[in-house]
Amino acid sequence: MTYLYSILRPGLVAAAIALLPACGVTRPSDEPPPVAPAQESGLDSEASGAPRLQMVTLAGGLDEPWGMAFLPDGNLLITEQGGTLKRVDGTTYAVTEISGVPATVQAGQGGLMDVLVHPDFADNGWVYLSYTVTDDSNRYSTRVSRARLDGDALVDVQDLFTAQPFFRERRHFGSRLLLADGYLYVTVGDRGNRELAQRLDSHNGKVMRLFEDGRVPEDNPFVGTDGALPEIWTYGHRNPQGMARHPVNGSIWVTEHGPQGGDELNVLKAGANYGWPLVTYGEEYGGGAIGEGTHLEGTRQPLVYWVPSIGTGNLAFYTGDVYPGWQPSALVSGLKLTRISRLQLDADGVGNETRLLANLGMRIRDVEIGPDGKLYALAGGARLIRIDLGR
Ligand SMILES: [Ca+2]
Repeated sequence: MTYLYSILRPGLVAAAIALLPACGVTRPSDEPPPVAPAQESGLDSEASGAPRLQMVTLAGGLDEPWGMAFLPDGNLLITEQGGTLKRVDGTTYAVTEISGVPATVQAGQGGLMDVLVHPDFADNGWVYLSYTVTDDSNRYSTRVSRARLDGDALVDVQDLFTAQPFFRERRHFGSRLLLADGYLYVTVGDRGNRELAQRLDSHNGKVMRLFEDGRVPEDNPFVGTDGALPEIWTYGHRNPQGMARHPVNGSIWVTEHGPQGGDELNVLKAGANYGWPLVTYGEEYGGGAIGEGTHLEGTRQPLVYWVPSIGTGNLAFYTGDVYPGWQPSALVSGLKLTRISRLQLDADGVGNETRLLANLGMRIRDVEIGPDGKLYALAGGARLIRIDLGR
C-alpha cells in the first residue's frame, strides 16, 4: 500500500486519506490530514516559470560538514563530523579552525553534529554544540554543551545535557538544536532501539525542552510523572534531524528520518506522541510492516510524510524576497534524494512541494538562510554552497 502513494498525485493522496476514517480512527480536531508530496511528478524549479537557480560553491574541502550557523557579523560556523569546528569568512570564504571544541568521538552516524549561535551572541558570545560522547564500555550517547566564542577559541565550556542511556549502537543520535523564546530544544533519535521512543524513562526518540542554561522548566509536560525524564517535550520520534521555528505562529517544526519510506514533518505539541514505532508510513528495510499501520488513537499524524524517503536533513523557513514566489516556504534538505524540498506554506500548514536542485546529485545535510536572504546549504559531504538566482 505504501508504494501506491509514491505514484499518486498529491490531490489524490489527500482524497484517499480523507476516505479512511471509517476504520475507527479518531483524530484531534485541530489536525488536518497529512500531505504526501508526489515524489516522481514534482517539478524542478526550472519548470513552470519558477525562478532559475544556480549553485555557487563558496568553500570546498570540508570533511563531512554537519551543521552551520551564521554569526551576527555574517561569518559562518560549520561543524565537521570528525570533531572540528570551522569559521568561514562571510566575504572571502577563508576557513579558520576554532580551538577548544569539546572532545567528541566519530562513531557511525555520530560525531560533532549541530552548532547554534545564541540570538544574543553579540552580548553573551554563546555557541551551542551537539556531539557524540562515549563511556568506558564503548557505549555512545548525544551531549549538548555551550561555550563562549572568544576570537578563534571556545572558552567557558558548559555541559548542558547528556541523553540517557548510552548504547553500543552507533546510529540515530539526532541531534538538531534550536533556541526559541528562551528555551533550548534538543532532538535525540531512538539510537536504533525503536521501542524506547515510546518509553518516557529514556531520552531516545524524543525532543527535549530545556532552559538555555540546561535547567529543566517546571512546566515541561512530564515533570512530576513517575518514572519519566523531565526534559522530555515530545516523544515517539525515530531520528529527528531537522528543527526550526515557524516565523508567523511560533510553532516548532521537526523533520525526522523514517525507516524505508515514511520520513515526516511534525509540528510539536507539548507532551504529544508522534507514534514511532507503533505507527509509520514507512516499512522495514527490504519490506515488511512496522507497527499497526499509519493511524493510532493517541498518536499525532505528521503534517507531511514522504514515501519514498528523501532522507530529511535540516529544515529552514524562508520569508525573504530573493527568490520570487517563495515567500513563505519551508525548506527541507534531502540526504537520499539529494535535493531541497520547498513546501509552500498556506493557512492549513503546507501546500505544494517543489523539488529544488534535484539534478545536483549531492546529499544536502543542512540548509540555512543567510543574512542576505539567500539559501545556504552543506552539500555533497564537502561543500558550503549558496543558491543564487540564475540568469
Ligand atoms: Ca510519526
